[in-house]
Amino acid sequence: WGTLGHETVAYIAQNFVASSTASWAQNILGDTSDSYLANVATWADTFRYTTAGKWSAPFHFIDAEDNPPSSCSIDYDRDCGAGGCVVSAITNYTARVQSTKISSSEVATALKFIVHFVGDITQPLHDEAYEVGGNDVDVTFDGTSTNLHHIWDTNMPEELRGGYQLSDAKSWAADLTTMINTGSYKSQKAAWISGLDISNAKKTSLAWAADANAYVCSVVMPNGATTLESGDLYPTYYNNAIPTVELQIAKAGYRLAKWLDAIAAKSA
Ligand code: DCM
Ligand code: DCM
Ligand code: DCM
Ligand code: ZN
Ligand code: ZN
Repeated sequence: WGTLGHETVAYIAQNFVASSTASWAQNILGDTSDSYLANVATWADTFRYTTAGKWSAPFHFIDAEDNPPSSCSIDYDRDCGAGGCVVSAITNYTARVQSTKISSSEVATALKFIVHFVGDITQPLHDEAYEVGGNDVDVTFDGTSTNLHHIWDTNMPEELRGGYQLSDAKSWAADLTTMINTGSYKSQKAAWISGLDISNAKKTSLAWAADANAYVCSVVMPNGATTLESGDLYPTYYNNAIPTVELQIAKAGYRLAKWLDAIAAKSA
């Protein structure tokens, strides 16, 4: 996801965490503002483009070597590269944020990575190897030449909400929070966190990756990718895809809240 998506995930999580979890996270991050998670949600994207942070680039995705649209699947041994992947990263940083043997700045880094990667893992194309997660599928969106990955990360969320300021994320998060509490997500939210277990972060995050990867076959490219390279994907493709974009952002925020609640409860 781009800036808008990650900050929205963070604000949704802030809306659902226990107040003791909020204090735990604010203490680690040294930020008692009302945007303490949103303020660090895109740090991992900035870091991976620095020379010092290049090693973390593979942590943003898992390259499923499946065969969409006929067959979607995730296999850890097949798909998590030698340099790591989003599943190994969530597993590692979930352990590190609880460690008493590392510095407070390293604990803060672990928390910032978790806030970001629990977001990225719900973007279907972050759980897909085909054409480098869709980066090599050239598309036109609302008159702009871009690629399939980028419209899922950024163009479609921004088309929906109209901007990518913190205030845009806060208002999208408020709307999705209402949908989770009383709207169309109310009956689904328990399934989103089913099996959630911080002591088996690998199993839990693999299930999250498989859940998102399935949308590559059903929603992202149900008729293959070739058909997406001609014509403008706005509005027809967008109208079909945007409910899945919203669902996946809402899911990530709700899961992040429960994940942090479980970690903070154990660290108390
Ligand atoms: N991005 C960033 N800093 C940069 C370059 C990009 O924060 N120097 C953000 C904006 C993009 C997002 O990264 O929307 C894309 O990240 P990914 O492609 O890992 O999802
Ligand atoms: N960005 C974004 N959506 C855009 C333009 C930029 O998410 N339409 C992100 C990418 C950068 C950050 O916002 O990480 C700042 O972008 P800029 O330097 O273009 O202001
Ligand atoms: N990406 C991905 N799968 C890959 C490679 C990259 O999901 N195999 C993501 C990470 C960024 C975006 O695509 O969100 C662009 O990556 P980069 O800036 O590394 O080209
Ligand atoms: Zn991306
Ligand atoms: Zn990322």
